[in-house]
Amino acid sequence: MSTTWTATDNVALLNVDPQDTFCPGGALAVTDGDQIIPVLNSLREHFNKVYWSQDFHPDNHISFASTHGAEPFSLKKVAYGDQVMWPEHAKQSASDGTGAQFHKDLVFKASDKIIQKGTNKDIDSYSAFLENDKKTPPRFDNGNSLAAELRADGVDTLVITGLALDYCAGDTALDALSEKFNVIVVEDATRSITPEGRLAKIAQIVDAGGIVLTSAALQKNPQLICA
Ligand code: VGL
Ligand code: ZN
Repeated sequence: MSTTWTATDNVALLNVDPQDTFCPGGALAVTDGDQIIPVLNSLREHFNKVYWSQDFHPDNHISFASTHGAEPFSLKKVAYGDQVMWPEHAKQSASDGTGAQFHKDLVFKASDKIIQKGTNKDIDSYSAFLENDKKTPPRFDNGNSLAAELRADGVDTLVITGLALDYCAGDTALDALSEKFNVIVVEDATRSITPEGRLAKIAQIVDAGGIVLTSAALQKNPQLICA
C-alpha cells in the first residue's frame, strides 16, 4: 500500500485484539487470524492516530469455561445475560498461547493508545466501549472510557480492524456507531470465529450506518477519510 495519503486528524485507526491468543497456535485461534497482521501494518502508515484494544483477563475470569467447570463454547446464564464459555485465553498471567500479548510482528508507535478490556473478573467485555453488561466502560489509566478519550483527542471517525469480527471487533464497531462515531470496517483486516457470525455482524454494522469495505477499496477512495 502506498503512503500517498494520510487520514485527517479527526480519523483514527482502531485495531481490536490482534493478539497471539486469537491467532493460529493461540488458545482461541481464529482461522487465518495472523493474516491480518501485514494489513494492519500497511494501514497504519496512513494514520496519525492509532488506538488498540487488548483483551486482558485475570485468572478465573467469568468467561472461562474452566472457571465454572463448563463445556467450552457452551452458554451459561450470568448476571448480565448469556455468556459464552470460552477456553482460557488472553490471560494477564500467561505469555504462551493463553496469554494476552499482541502479535509480535505488529508495528507500534509511542503515541499509540491501548485500552485493556475484560479486566473485570465478573464481567466479560467484547466491545472496547462497553462491557457485556452494556453499562460499564473499560477505562484507560486516566479514567477515560474509549469514547471520552477519542472525543478529547478530536476523533469522530474510526477505521476498525481486528479479531474477531463476529465478537470483539464487530461489537466495538456497533458500540462506536451507538456513540455517534462514523465507522469504517476494513473487511480483509478482520477474521471471524464463524462464517455465519461474520455475515450477521456485517449486516448489523451496515444497518446501523457503518461502512464495510476492503483495504483495496479504501486505498482507491482515500477521500472517505481525507480532506
Ligand atoms: C474475543 C471471545 C472472547 C474477541 C475475546 O477478541 O473476539 N472473543 N474474548
Ligand atoms: Zn476474551
